[in-house]
Amino acid sequence: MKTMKLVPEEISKIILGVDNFVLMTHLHPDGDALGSLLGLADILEGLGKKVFRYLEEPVSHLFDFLPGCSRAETDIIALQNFVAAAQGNVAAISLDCGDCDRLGQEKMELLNLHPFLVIDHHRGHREFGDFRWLDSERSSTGEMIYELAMELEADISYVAAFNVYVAISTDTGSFRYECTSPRTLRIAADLVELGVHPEEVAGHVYDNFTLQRLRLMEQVLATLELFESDQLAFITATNKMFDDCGADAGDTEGFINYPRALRSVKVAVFLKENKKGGVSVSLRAKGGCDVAEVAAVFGGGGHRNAAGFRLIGKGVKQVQKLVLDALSKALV
Ligand SMILES: [Mn+2]
Repeated sequence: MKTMKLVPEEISKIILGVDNFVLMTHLHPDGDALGSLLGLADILEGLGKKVFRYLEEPVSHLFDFLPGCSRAETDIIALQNFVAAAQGNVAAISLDCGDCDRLGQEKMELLNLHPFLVIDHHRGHREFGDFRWLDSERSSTGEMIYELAMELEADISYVAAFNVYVAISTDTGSFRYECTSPRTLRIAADLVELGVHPEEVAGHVYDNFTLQRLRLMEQVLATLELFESDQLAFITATNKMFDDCGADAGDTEGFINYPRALRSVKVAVFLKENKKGGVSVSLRAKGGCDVAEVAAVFGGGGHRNAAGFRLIGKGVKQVQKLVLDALSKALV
C-alpha cells in the first residue's frame, strides 16, 4: 500500500492567509500542468482570492477546451503589476514543475516572489522555493490539488472538477499507468459525481487532431527504429518534418505511446529537434527499467516510467547513440 503524504500545514496556512496568488507551471505544459493550474485557480477564486494564471506561452490548441484557459496570461509586466497591487499580500505557487529551470525564461523574476510554494509529484524533483509539498507516490499534481481543496474545505466547482479530472486522466494515461492508485480512482469518481463526463474529456483529449498533427504523426512513426531484440524503440521528429507539416512541438503530444505499445518494447524513446537548437528526449518505460535514472545521467528527470531531458550542441544521430548506449546498459 502506498503511503500518501498529506498537505503540509504551513502550505494550507499560507494559502488561507494570503489573498493574491501567482500560479505557474512548467514550460510546454501538459494536461496535468494546465489542469492543475486552472483547477487550483478556480478553487482559490471560490475562496475569494485573486489569481494570476501565468504561462510563458499561450495555451496550445490541444488544450484550448480547458475551461478558463483564456484567462491565462503571458505578460510578465502584467504579472509585476498584479504583484505590486497586492502590496505584499501575495504568494506564488509552482505546480507540476520538477526543476526551476523548467519555469522558463522568466525564472529569476518568478523565483523572486515570496512566499514561494511548490506542489509537485516528479521523482527526482530538484528542490526550489520556500515551502514544498512533494509526493512522488501521487499519480499527478491534479490529484494533489484535489487533496488540497479537501484540506482547505474549499468548494470544487464544475470548472475546477473538469480541469483536475483532465490533469489526473492525462497523467495516468486514462488510469492505465502504474501510478494509478485506489486513491486516484476515488478522486476521479468524486470528480465525475461533481458533473465531469469522462467520455467528453476523452473526446477532447484523444479525438482532437488537426490535419497537421496527423501528417506529422505519419512522418514521425515512419522513423521507427528498433534495437536490443526489439526492446528499445526510437522515433524522431526533425525540424524539417515540423515545417513540412505546418505542425509545432505541441503536436507531438502522445506520439511516444505508439512505439511504447509494441509488445516487445521495454523502453520507447522520442527524439525531437528543437527550433532553438538542441534535441529533446522523452523516455517511456514498461516494467522494470527506471528511465528517471537514465534521464538523470543527462541532467534530466521525471518518473520511473516517464522521464526526459534536453541536450544542446549535438545532432539527433549523436544523441540517439548516447541514449542507446545508456539504455542498453540499463536493460537487465
Ligand atoms: Mn504531472
